[in-house]
Amino acid sequence: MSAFPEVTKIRYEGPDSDNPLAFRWYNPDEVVAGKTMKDHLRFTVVYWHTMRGTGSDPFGSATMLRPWDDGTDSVENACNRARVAFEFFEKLDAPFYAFHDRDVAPEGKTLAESNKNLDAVAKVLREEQQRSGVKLLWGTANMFSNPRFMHGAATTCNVEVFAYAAAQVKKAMEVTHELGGENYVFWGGREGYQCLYNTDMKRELDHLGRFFHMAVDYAKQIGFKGQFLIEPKPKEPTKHQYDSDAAACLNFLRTYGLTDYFKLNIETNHATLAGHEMMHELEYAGMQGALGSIDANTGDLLLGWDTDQFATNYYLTTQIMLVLLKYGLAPGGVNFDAKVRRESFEPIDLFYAHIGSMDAFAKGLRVAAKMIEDGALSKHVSKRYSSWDTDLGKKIEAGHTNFSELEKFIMEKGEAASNQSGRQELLENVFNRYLD
Ligand code: XUL
Ligand code: CO
Repeated sequence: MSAFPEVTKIRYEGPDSDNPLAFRWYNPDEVVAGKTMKDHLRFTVVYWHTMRGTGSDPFGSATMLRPWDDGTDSVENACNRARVAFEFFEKLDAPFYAFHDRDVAPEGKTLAESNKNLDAVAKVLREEQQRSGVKLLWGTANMFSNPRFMHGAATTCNVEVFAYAAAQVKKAMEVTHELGGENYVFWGGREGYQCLYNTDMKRELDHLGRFFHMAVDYAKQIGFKGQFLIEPKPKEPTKHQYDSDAAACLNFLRTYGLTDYFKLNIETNHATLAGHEMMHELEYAGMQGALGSIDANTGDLLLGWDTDQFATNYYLTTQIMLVLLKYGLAPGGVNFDAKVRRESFEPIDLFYAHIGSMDAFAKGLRVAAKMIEDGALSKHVSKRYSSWDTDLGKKIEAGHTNFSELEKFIMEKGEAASNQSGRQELLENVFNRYLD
């Protein structure tokens, strides 16, 4: 029986379409900048918000009572929900999905029971993947909801909770591997601290380094070739999350000798909570060869927490696509770590939300590709740095000079050459022109 009987497969109808259940910009097989839109964007639906989001908030209970959900925590209900999920992915024409272990299967009374539940649901996921062709972008372990993780998982003060976390990640990696997951994500749920009075930060970070090395070793042991990703976020749930931004994550990876094994999964709303633009975080990771994947969402300027909204702003999606086109994304994807608002409680709202954001990214891709093709920004950037293409610039960049020589050079000239305008406003106008 269909969970979404009123929806047929979402198709591209072009910019003039006013059909809310059609794409206006996302045309999966159309080639843009040498690749199909489908291959550029690698759209991914998250299981946690889309299939498990209830709309509850600190002030009120669930608003999204799904007709296919029997309201129990049974494995049978979880298996049924998994089939509904694939109907959604297929009708949306999303090529990938992503999950946490505890989203897809209920947690049992013991780890053994939880693993058994996960195996039962993974069997359905495998069948559904084979039937539909939808693939797993990444798996991860939820090590933040259960109260045992109140002090963290790999950074807990309780060694047995660390052992539990290791066992849970081991299983989540096995399941991700069995399902052909192309990446495995670590978001540091409660890896951070609230108060330094009771915290040994150095010891906690050393433990996190050990934990990741064990994950790398285990991946080799089972032959898992997927990309490991860390997802930066500065705060929430803890006041200081250790993986606060791309710079902090890369510093951590370098300190613990992990740069060869990990890249970053950059999320818009996490970037803004860290006081950065998404474009900054992407560029910072990309220039260091560490841009792995993105969690596509947006925050709200007036709310200082992780609102996980669907991104519909063309400026944002174009900025993101400019950087993704520069560095590439596979085996990562554009993963909608986003949820519909509590008031948008009907199943059809899940379609509207995803269609709108897929279209916004597709439009961003088209605009960014054209801007790159025309050198709309890059020709200004090259011109701005052209003084570095002189003999002097080349010598400095190659490390073939020193302070004394540079002093001599400027002493002889008396003053540096005059500056050129940065032309920011002009470039903002150029950006607008491409969005017309
Ligand atoms: C939390 C968050 C997570 C990760 C996966 O803010 O973004 O959903 O993406 O654990
Ligand atoms: Co995320």
